[in-house]
Amino acid sequence: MNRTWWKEAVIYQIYPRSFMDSNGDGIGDLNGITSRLDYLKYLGIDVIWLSPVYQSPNDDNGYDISDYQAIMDDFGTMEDFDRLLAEAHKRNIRIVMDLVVNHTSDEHQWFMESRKSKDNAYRDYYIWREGQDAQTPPNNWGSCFGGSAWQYDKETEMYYLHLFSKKQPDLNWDNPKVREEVFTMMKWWCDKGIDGFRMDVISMISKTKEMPDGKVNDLYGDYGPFCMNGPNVHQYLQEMNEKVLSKYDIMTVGETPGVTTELAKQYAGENTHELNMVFQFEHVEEGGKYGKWTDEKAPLTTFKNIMTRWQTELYDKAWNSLFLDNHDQPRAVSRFGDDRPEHRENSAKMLATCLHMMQGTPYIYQGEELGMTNYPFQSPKDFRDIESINAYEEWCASGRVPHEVFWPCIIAKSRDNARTPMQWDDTKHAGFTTGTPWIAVNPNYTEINAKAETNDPNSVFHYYKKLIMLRKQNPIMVYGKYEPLLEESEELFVYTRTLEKEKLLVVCSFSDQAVPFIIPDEFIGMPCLIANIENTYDQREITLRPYEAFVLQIK
Ligand code: TEU
Ligand code: CA
Repeated sequence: MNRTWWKEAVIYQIYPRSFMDSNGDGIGDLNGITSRLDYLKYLGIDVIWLSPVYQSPNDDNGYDISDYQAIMDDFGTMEDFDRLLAEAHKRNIRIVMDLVVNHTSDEHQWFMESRKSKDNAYRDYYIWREGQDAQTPPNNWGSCFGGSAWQYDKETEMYYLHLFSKKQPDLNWDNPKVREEVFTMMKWWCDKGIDGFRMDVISMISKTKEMPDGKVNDLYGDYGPFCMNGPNVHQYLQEMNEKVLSKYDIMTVGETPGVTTELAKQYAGENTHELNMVFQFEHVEEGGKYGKWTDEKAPLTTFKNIMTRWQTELYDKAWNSLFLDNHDQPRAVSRFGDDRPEHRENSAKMLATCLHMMQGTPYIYQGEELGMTNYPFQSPKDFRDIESINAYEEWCASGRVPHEVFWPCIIAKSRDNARTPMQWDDTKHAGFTTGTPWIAVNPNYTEINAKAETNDPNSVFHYYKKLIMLRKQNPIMVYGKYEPLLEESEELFVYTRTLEKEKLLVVCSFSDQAVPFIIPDEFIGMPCLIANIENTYDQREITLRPYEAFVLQIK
C-alpha cells in the first residue's frame, strides 16, 4: 500500500458560520478561524476542511453558491481568506475547500442567464424538462429538502431539476462547457495554494438520461437509483483528475451518498485515478418510519458489521475516511455514545478510540473533540436549517404525523444539532460572539467548553490530542490490517490491527453496564497505548466499566 500524507493526516472540519465570530455580528467568519488556529495546532490536527465560504444567498448555509471565486460577505473578504491560508500554512496546517458543483445557487450568473430563454448560451448548463403543465412536473421525484425535485419556471414554461432546495438548481454535467468551467475554477483555487477538495454530493453529478419515475415511499418518488452513481460519474471524475487533480499535490474526498464498497474501490481505488477517499453513509442511516427522521438506535452489531465490511473490503485496494458526525449529522456522543452527564466524557473518549484506531483518515467535526452534545430543542422555532424547517412542515404541521410522535425523531436527527456555536469558554454565548448568535448556543457551554478542557489533562480534548499524537508515532494505526473479534457482541466493539510483527488490540464498550472481557492470551500483560479509564491488563479476565476503552500493544 502506498504511504501518503493524506493517509497519515487527521482532518478537522470547520463549519465557519458556527466556529468563531470576530466582529460581533453573531456569525462566525474567516478572521475568527484565523484567531483560533493556535488552538487547532495545539490539538495537533494536520488539515482543515472548510465548509463553503463562497458567496451565497444562504438558502442552505453556503451550499448554494452564487459565485465560486468570491467570499461570502458574512465571512469576510478574499484578503481574509488569503491570510487564513498563509497563517494555516505557517503552522503546517493544510486547508481543504468544499467543492459544491452538483448544483449552484439560482442566483449564480449561469442560472440567471439559463432561465432567461430556451436559446440562451447558458440554457444547457442546467437540467430543463417539459412538464405536462404548470402543475405536473416531468416525473415524480421528491427533493431532499421536501416537495418536488422540479421547479416550474414561468419565463420559459419549463421545469428545472433541483435534487436539493429550489434555490439549488442541478448543473448539467453532460455539457462539456460545464465541466470546463468547473475545472477552470478548481485550478484557480489550486493555484492559490489550497490543499484539496471535499466534493459535495459528487456521486450525484451524472443522471440517467431517461429520468423515469422513482419508487414512491411516501409523497414523492425516490430519485436515488437514477441520480446516485450515475452512468458517467467515473468518466467525469477521471477527466477532472487528468485535467486538474493530478497536476497538484492535493487531497480529495468525495461525499458520495449511495456508495457501496464495490463502488468505493472505483471512486477511491489505489490506481483508479479518481479521488483519494470517499465518505460512505451506511453507518449513519438508521432508516425510520418518516424518511431519515427517527429516534431509534441501530443495534451495535449492525454498526460493527458496516464498519468491518468497509475496513476489510477496502484493505489494500482503496482508502477509507472515518467519521461519526459532521455538519449534517447529530452529535456523535449523543447518537452513538451516551450524553448523560455521568457517561458523556467516557463515552466520547470511547468513540474516539473506536474510530481513530481503524484504518482510514479520521475526520473530527468541530466540538467533537470537546464531547459537544445535541441541542435541547424546545420548539420548531428553534430550527435554522432548511431541511428541519421543511421536514417539520411536510410531516407534522401538515397533520400527517402528530407532533408528540414526530418531535423526538426530528430533534434526534436535525442538522442544527451540529450547527450550534462552538463552545470556547464559559462567558456569555460561550465566547463565540460578543453579539447575538445566529443560532442558539447549547446551554451546557458552562460545563463543556474549550477553555475548561484544555486546562484539564483528563478531558475529552486531551484524549483526542493524545490519539492524534499516537497516530504520528505508530504507523500501525494508519497502515495496520484490521480484524474483528467478538462480532456477535451487542456490548463490545473489539478488533485488532496488525503491521508486520506489531499488533494492537482495541477494546471498546458501548454499554452503560459493567461487562466482563477475556483478554486474548497474546495480549495479557502487554503495555497499554491509551485508555479512558484506569485498569490492569495482566490477568485473563477483566471487568469493563461503562463505556470503557483501551488499546494494548505488542511490539
Ligand atoms: O449533503 C448531501 C447529503 O447527501 C445529505 O445527507 C444531506 O446531508 C441531507 O442532510 C440529507 O439529510 C451535502 C451537504 O453536506 C449538505 O450540507 C448540503 O445541504 C447538501 O449536500 C446540498 O449541497
Ligand atoms: Ca462575524
